[in-house]
Amino acid sequence: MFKKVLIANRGEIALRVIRTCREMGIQTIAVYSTADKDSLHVKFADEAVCIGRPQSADSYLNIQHIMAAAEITNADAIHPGYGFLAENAKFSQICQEHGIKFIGPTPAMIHGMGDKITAKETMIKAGVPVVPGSGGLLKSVEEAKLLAKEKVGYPVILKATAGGGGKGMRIVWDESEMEKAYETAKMEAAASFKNDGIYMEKYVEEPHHIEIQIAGDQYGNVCHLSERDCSIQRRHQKLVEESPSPFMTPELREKMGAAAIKAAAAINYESVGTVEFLVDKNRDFYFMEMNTRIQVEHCVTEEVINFDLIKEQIKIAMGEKISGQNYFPEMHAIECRINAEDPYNDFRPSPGKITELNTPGGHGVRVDSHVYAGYVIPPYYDSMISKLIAIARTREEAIHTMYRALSEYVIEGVKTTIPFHLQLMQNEDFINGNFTTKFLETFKMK
Ligand code: MV4
Repeated sequence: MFKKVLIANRGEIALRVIRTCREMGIQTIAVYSTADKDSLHVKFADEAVCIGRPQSADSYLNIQHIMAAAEITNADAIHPGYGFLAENAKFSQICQEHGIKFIGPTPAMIHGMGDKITAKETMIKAGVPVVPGSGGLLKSVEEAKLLAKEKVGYPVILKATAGGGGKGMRIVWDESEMEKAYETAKMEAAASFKNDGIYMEKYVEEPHHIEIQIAGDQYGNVCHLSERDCSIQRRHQKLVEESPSPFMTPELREKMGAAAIKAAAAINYESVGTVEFLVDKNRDFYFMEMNTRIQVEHCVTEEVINFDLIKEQIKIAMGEKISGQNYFPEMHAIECRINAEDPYNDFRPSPGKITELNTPGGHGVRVDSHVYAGYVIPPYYDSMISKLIAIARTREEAIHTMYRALSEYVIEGVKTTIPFHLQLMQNEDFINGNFTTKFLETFKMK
């Protein structure tokens, strides 16, 4: 049993973890940068330790500072949230070495999914479908041309093996584009990940991004908790997520759920995690990557299966067994990410002081947010200031609840994505569930 948990994060997810700890009778320790001294996570926690300057590298990414905070406060465990150190194998390792439980996967599990070629090889062995491609690293542009022409077939996509989340990818439509794409993909990979290894896949056109939430314990039990549709993305930033997916069928859920369980079992996964798939128009699906963390959008799953995922994650870390059964959506939930960005101006970040705030409420509404009237959004971190979740029995009702809640939401002083979401909730294609990852490329604000 943990007595004290340190939360190595900030913003809404720090609050989210503190809330569950409170319910479990666990004491909480917040860490904060000097830019976050007035943040709610600092006020809500039982103790708080300043860990450095605003820049993430000096605070939320600084392992030494965080370990020092954990040592002086006598923390039994560290919850990393998402982003920052959540998928840092070295951090998980250092926690282990200090006898502090990392609430998340072991270093080996993080490593096993961190290198994309290794992850794909593991999936093939486990019988999980993957997109056909080069199999391993590309050794030369000549090899890339030959493979694309003779084996994979254009269009193809080049990806960084150390990548993920869309960085350093290049789509190649025909051989004339290969040389330039090969060079830029390699350069970007080297610059972003200090690893210039790239591989090739068949390019799946207009895919749906559907991910399966899973949970595994240290006794080898793995279950799935159904899907989230995250196809509404802009430049690899998710803006809206929902469960169930409007593109899902019971048969597909059965198959993708079983594949996600195989994926997690293949690395003896322990904790909560997410297996991401691309799904094409024929409902063929392919493993993309596995996220070995709690995700921003976990709330939609919580709402449709009525289940606290953070509580489950903490219980697994304490060595408890999971039930072993799968969970299926009984409600419909949609999440809109409210970012301090200007949707009329290319979603440019809009940090600054929130001068006025009215938060929506009422039936079927959940708001996960760390902001308040008078709060100053610092420019150093991501721009998400709130997650607005609408829950109803049907998708149609959830859209209506979301529209009503968005209409109530007043945030003055900074620009937000609320106007974008209001227009999306009235978009015919969105309402009809007629969208893929391409949707926002052509969406225009009125
Ligand atoms: C792809 C793809 C099409 N074919 N792979 C983008 C992020 C990374 N996780 C994988 N990504 C993609 N990989 C093949 N073989 C299209 C994308 C992609 C995408 C995926 C999910 C959500 C949004 C996306 C937007 C553009 C491209």
